[in-house]
Amino acid sequence: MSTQSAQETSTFHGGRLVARRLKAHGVSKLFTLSGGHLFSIYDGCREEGIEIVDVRHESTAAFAAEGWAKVTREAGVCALTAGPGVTNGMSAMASAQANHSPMVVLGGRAPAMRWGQGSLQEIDHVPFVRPVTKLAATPGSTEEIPGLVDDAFAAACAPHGGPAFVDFPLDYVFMEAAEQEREGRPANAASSAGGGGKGASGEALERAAALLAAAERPVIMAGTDLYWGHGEQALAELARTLRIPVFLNGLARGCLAADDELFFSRARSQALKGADVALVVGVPMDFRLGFGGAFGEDTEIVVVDAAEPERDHPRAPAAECYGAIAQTLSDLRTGAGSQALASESWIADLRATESERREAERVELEDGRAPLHPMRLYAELASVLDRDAIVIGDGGDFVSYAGRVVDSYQPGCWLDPGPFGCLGTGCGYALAAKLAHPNRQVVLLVGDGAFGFSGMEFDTLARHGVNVVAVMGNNGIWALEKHPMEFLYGYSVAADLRPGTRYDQLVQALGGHGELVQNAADMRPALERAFAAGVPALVNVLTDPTVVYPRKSNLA
Ligand SMILES: Cc1ncc(C[n+]2csc(CCOP(=O)(O)OP(=O)(O)O)c2C)c(N)n1
Ligand SMILES: [Mg+2]
Repeated sequence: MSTQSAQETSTFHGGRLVARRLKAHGVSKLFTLSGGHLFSIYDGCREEGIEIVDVRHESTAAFAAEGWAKVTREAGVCALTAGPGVTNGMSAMASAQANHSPMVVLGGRAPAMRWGQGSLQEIDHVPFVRPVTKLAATPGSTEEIPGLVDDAFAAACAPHGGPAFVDFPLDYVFMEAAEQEREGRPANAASSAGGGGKGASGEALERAAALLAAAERPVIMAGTDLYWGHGEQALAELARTLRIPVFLNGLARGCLAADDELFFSRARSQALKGADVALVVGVPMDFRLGFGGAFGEDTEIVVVDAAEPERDHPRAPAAECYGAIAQTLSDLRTGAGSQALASESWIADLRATESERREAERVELEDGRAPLHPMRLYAELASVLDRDAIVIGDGGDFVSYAGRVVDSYQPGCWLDPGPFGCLGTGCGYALAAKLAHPNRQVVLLVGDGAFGFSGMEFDTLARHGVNVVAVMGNNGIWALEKHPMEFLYGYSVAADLRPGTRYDQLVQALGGHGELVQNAADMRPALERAFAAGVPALVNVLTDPTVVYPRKSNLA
């Protein structure tokens, strides 16, 4: 194959054309599980210097691609073989859609030449992938491949970000074509859904600024799109200048450090109900915000987001500001007068509640029981975590407790499945997080139930030398389902697992380090050994199945 010069166009096989576009978009890792339909893409990646990270289930490949996006704010990429490979990736695509995670899914596809005649693994992915993606398409020739890959990145990264899908007919991806010169700067998350671009303007912005300027009980409730929009600095400046308490959920956690004097979490219901003006930034008013009911009836809601919402707001906002979030927040700060609001007594009230609630947690954090209370487990964990540790939650009640007490200090340090709530995201997210940030602690908090979805991926972690530390809350049940079902029916079915299973021995067998912890006193030394193990580790902690997470509802 000739090298490209200004005059000359070069010819490459379809897989290499794919890989060349991946490289142009800054992609360094391809998450995948092998299938013959993908060989030419692998060959192209090998030629272009893109690392191929192979896993044990396509759902992990796809969750790893989403996880890569979550920890880098750039599109993650996976390649799934034709038919079952793609169907196995569906949950991750739906998760990425709900999380606005930019992700490009490359699919194998039965050959175009024999389409409809019953080739191995033949199925048209596009119609069933389309509802969970921003773009789903198949090139009609080898020549069309590069343009479609570019379209996929552009679609994935444009706000709201999400998954884009392209599948490659076997014949086209093995055949050769001339590579046309591509115009323009490749899309990546940093250039579109990311920091740049125009903020909101006009009447909506003015109205929002005026509402804020007059507020005495202001509050900021920010979520995932704040993170995608690199809005953390603008948010901190706005909050500090105007003196606004901040609450964070989803991927926005860590966008203001947990020890910032304006950061709150335990006082949330009081703050949202009592606010006169609530700035709702980059988060839909979905179940997590009581479909808008988390705010007071008289709270004026100012919505700030990267783009118009995908669903109608469940209650009418007083102002809606759509555009680059960081810019909008900074314009709101100046528009509202760049000076402190009369909010100090409000802040003090919330701080009193916050401190009281934190104090009330102390009993559980110090609980000495065996099997352990999950809160005690997290108290021990907090003592060994670095400030920039990336903590990933995959499980039920075990992760709900973590969501309450694990503090985040930097953006991108807390990864949970998000509103789609899919169990099994953990190993893929952890794989990607540790590959993207090899020098940081990556901790996977995993329920014994959740572990079953992707526990085999400890083989992947061991093979690739990805030293994640997993901490299991092993209560022998699907607690988040068992306790509510018992509450509703007085009994439960399909809610029990085997008590005390030695998942740590399974991890040992797969080439990792495994330990069983039954007492609180053994927790910290076990964690320290796990971090020092030099291989992926699982600390299998027996936790008390009778602990019932205080939950209002888990269905809506
Ligand atoms: C793919 C998938 N299947 C089922 C569920 C329903 N579900 C949510 S939490 C949960 C229990 C998780 O159990 P475990 O991981 O052991 O954590 P625990 O609640 O016991 O702490 C289940 C079954 C889900 N959210 N996702
Ligand atoms: Mg469990």
